[in-house]
Amino acid sequence: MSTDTGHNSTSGDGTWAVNKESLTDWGYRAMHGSIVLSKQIVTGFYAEDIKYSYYSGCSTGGRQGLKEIELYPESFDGVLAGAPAWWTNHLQTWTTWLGKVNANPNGTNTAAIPATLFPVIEAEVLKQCDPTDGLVDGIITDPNMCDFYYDALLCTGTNTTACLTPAQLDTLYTIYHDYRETNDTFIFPHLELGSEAQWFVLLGAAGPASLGTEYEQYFLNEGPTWSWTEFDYSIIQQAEANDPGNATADDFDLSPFQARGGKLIQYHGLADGLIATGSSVYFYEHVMRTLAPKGISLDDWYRFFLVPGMQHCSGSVHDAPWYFAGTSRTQTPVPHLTPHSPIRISTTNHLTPPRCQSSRRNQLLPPQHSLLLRRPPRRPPRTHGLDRIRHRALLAHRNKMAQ
Ligand SMILES: [Ca+2]
Repeated sequence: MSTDTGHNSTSGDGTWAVNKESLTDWGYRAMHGSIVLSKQIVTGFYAEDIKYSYYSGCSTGGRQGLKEIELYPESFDGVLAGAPAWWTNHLQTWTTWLGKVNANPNGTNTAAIPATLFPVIEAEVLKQCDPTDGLVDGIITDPNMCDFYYDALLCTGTNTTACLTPAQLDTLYTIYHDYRETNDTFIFPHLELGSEAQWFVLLGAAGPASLGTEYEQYFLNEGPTWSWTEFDYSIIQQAEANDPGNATADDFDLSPFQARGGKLIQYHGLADGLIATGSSVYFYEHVMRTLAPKGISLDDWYRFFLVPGMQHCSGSVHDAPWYFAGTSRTQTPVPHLTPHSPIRISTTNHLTPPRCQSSRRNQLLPPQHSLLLRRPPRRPPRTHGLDRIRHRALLAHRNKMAQ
């Protein structure tokens, strides 16, 4: 089944979100209604009951899968949720905040890091962090194993261009660390070491990406004249209070889904530059913490994989495992497209499905083996269909770069 989630718009156009009914459709209602109708159609066509129902989606699709089983646990027998944009009201506001951190609208912010230096940062991160897993293969197995030395990027008397100033190093430090607000309130995790190849999406412009600002303008109804320069903690508090469209998928009590025999697989790339990987860790942790007191362990029905080197939903700079799901994966030699986006990032042969092996190379890490788990934020999160816009922005950029 497929759904437009209740609205039709062009990339970058979030004006539809001022309609509250459209917001509700987008948040969860169109998804569920489509599932109900689809099951009726399938049952009617085949004249027999449906035996199993499965769902696969990434980014906003991941959010939709999680939201569905939170609200309607009977909908699916199995869900594959990739890089879920589940923490909508924090993800979108983090997007604005992150863009503001590196904003340089009139060229006077000397602390801003120009996109031309992203490859310089990427190379230094790779140089320092790739070997920490014991194999120099271009893949950073666990960014948390890398004690990154920022000053290796500091400009010196002999290196004045491919380097960062002290102020820019401070900005870089902020990018690589969690977003915390007043009274050290945790808002959203950080971009990982190794995610730099996708930074152009959220950090590469003169100001925050429209993926963030349109949330404030149209989802939170601040209006089209609202500027990211007005962004502060009150915006996040407003997003928490309203959660437009009830989109945030933060009901961590998945026990009804578990009780009906549901299975959930979640994955998130450790080189994701669009949705901080730690937000998936946060979700997994909080489901675990919510269900443990009920005597429910996760391993036999909920598995979560961190995928070293994988970017947002698909793609890899260094041919790490880069793709989940899709019928084309087992075919040769066809390019593999993500279920939700026509972006093919690498030109190398991607016929190998993600590997689940115990060797260090290209290892898929169950979260219990990751130091990411040492970071338990305070508050629950949630996210959305702005990811479709994220992917279009990504595609548009790549097309532009290819020209
Ligand atoms: Ca490595």
